[in-house]
Amino acid sequence: WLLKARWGLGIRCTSSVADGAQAWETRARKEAKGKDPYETFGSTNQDGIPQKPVYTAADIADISGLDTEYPGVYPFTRGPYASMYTGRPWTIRQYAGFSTAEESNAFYRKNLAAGQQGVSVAFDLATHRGYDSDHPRVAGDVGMAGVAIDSVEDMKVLFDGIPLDRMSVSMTMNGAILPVMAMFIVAAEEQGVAPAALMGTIQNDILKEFMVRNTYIYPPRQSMRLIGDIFAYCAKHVPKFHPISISGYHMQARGGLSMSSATPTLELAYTLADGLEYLRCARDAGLSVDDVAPRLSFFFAIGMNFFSEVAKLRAARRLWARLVKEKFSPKDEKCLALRTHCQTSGYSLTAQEPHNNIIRTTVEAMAAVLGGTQSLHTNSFDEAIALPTDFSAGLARSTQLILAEETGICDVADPLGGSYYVERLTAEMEARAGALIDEVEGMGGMTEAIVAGLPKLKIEECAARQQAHIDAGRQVIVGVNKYAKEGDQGEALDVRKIDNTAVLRAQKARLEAVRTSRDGAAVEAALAALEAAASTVDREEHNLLDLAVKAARARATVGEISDALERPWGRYAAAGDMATGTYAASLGDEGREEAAACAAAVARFEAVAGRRPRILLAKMGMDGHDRGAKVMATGLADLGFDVDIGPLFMTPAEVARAAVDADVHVVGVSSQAAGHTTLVPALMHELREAGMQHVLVVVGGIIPEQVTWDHAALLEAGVAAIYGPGTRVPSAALGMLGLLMPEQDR
Ligand code: SCD
Repeated sequence: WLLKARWGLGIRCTSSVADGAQAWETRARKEAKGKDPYETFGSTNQDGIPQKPVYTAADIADISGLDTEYPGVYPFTRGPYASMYTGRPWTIRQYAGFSTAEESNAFYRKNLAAGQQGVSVAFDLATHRGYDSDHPRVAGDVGMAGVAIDSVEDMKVLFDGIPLDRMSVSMTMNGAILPVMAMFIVAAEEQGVAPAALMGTIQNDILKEFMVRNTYIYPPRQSMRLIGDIFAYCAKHVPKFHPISISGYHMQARGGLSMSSATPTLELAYTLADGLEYLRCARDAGLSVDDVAPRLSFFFAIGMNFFSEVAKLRAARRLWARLVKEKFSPKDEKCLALRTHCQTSGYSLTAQEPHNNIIRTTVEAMAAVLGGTQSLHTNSFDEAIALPTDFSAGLARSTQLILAEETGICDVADPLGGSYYVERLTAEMEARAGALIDEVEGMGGMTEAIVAGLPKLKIEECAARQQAHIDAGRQVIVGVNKYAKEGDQGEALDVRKIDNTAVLRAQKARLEAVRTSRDGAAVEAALAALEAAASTVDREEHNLLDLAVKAARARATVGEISDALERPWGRYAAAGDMATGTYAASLGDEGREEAAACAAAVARFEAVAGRRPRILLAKMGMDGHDRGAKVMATGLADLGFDVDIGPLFMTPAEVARAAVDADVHVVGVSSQAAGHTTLVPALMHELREAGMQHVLVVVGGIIPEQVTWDHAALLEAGVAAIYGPGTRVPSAALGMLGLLMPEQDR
């Protein structure tokens, strides 16, 4: 008996599986006060997958091949390497970049000395969109959400003292992929490092930019040509480098901090569907699957739904292995092993009680490593407010060091493998994602699905649904929609502030120096060759990256190289479609009362003003994070507002003109990338010039509240209200109506 008890056997003194199930049910029914225990204690997760209150061996009996699954072995569910972290822990790779190349370089070197293992560069939005820092459209964005890079000279400073033949470098670049990759290659060359020795990854995933992140430059089909050329060049000259990081992260986590979006299964499905499209893109560029698949890499978000995130990574590996084997029949098994970077989710961070984010990030980091990631970024706790400080970045790094070195998590490969629940969830997510992939494949692949607008709309629907769940309190966020402290203004935080005007001055000076010291004729010739190649079909002879490397060597700038392709290809503008109805339909009983209060207030406004309240939601500068604006648009429309959404990347003058044209009552500016301090005062000026000073201007997004400079500057400029992360749509709606209506009419 003692032995049995020690091994957990026979505690209930039952003799068979059926007896055990029966005993559980009897007990659970009693705890459910006589009701069906599955209904009483069961639930449905974020993906709509029913969750039983308990899982047993019976739940995995129909999953074939489980007992033959090993790490490092097809279908790689349990990890891409046989030894996993017992052989080598994941890479601690913190994403960072701000201000000038000098400042970012100093930050990287300090962090590498403190235990970080790989560099991960964040570029500013001007660079992302292919503009030089002195371009008039980008004044508010230079150096704000990443480092400003205009030429090889900046790139050399960025990597000064970082040996590029030994340090693996990740660069998050998509739109301006060509100049940035070219400048990285030339900077290394001038550091004495040959392309063949370069290690690391470039994001280069344009498909998801069209779905969510919006830092595209050219139309989808031309953008895919660019990617094919980069694959071909890298396979030949930069073989140790990963020429793409196929990213689901932004589908789930880039809704704007604290703004919800794709569920884990939707993220999983669209990321793998993108991957299949990239393999076809490589084939079109004349490469075989064996040339490219081993160097593909992936990137997922890890949110708070702990077990779903673990299962997502396991399902991703199994599904990818099966899909690639079935569709491309590679010779090398390495083609089938999915390797991934993960980042804890930006959307789970809250501006309220920001120290809670340390706990959220730790839980998410644990899910990432128990899911078997190869590389990880942990968010800093203050990222819902501003760029991380040295202190918060240090805590985020330590979170990983502690997990890797103090917890024993690295001692066993795939420690959750075999869990009845995790295995069932893995199989469920695999099946559901598989069906979503089939839908995209049925449309001719992801490029065609994007052209038809399917994925963007599906993700936005998901975002609106989730926002309604949060607003109605069905999805709990501690300190935001539950246990919120009355009147809490947040702890006083020390946040990083970038002096945008100083960065702009420095960038302009270096650009000037580059332009005056280079051989102008050589630059012209290199750019002309690039422009001509964009229209040619002979891709082998005229590889675009090869030509961009030559242009970068001649000191052509980011803006000039981008323009050379923009001339024949044009700049892409997305359609402003909006999902309607989903928000209202998802509010449920909990939110219906408040929605009715909004409808009544709208009706009162209409009775006085003669029409419904009309709002223009605008994004200014190069900030393409439009999910917050889209969710607000869907929610406000469902609550009775007339909503106009401006195109992305507007100037303040363009917003004022649109406000006049649509004769709106409110302009709602959404800002997630710190450009508001420059752009909002400029908008107020333009509105006054246009005689629209009566229009109410409200600002939403990431507006640091803890520091007086942002809030005070905006309020001083005439902004009527600021809606930070965690704002519920009905509160914003009622707030705006209150501001619009005289007290007696409310
Ligand atoms: C690893 N190795 C092992 C091993 N584990 N060898 C034996 N046994 C084991 N257990 C070997 C590998 O084979 C490899 O060598 C080397 O060690 C490194 O391992 P890796 O698995 O390739 O890890 P790493 O070099 O870190 O690469 C990980 C990825 C890579 C493949 C995932 O693509 C990557 O680092 N991606 C990071 C992307 C990123 O940082 N993105 C930031 C995005 P060989 O190479 O010789 O085989 C930020 C972003 O977008 C934020 C949001 C926004 O801006 O909008």
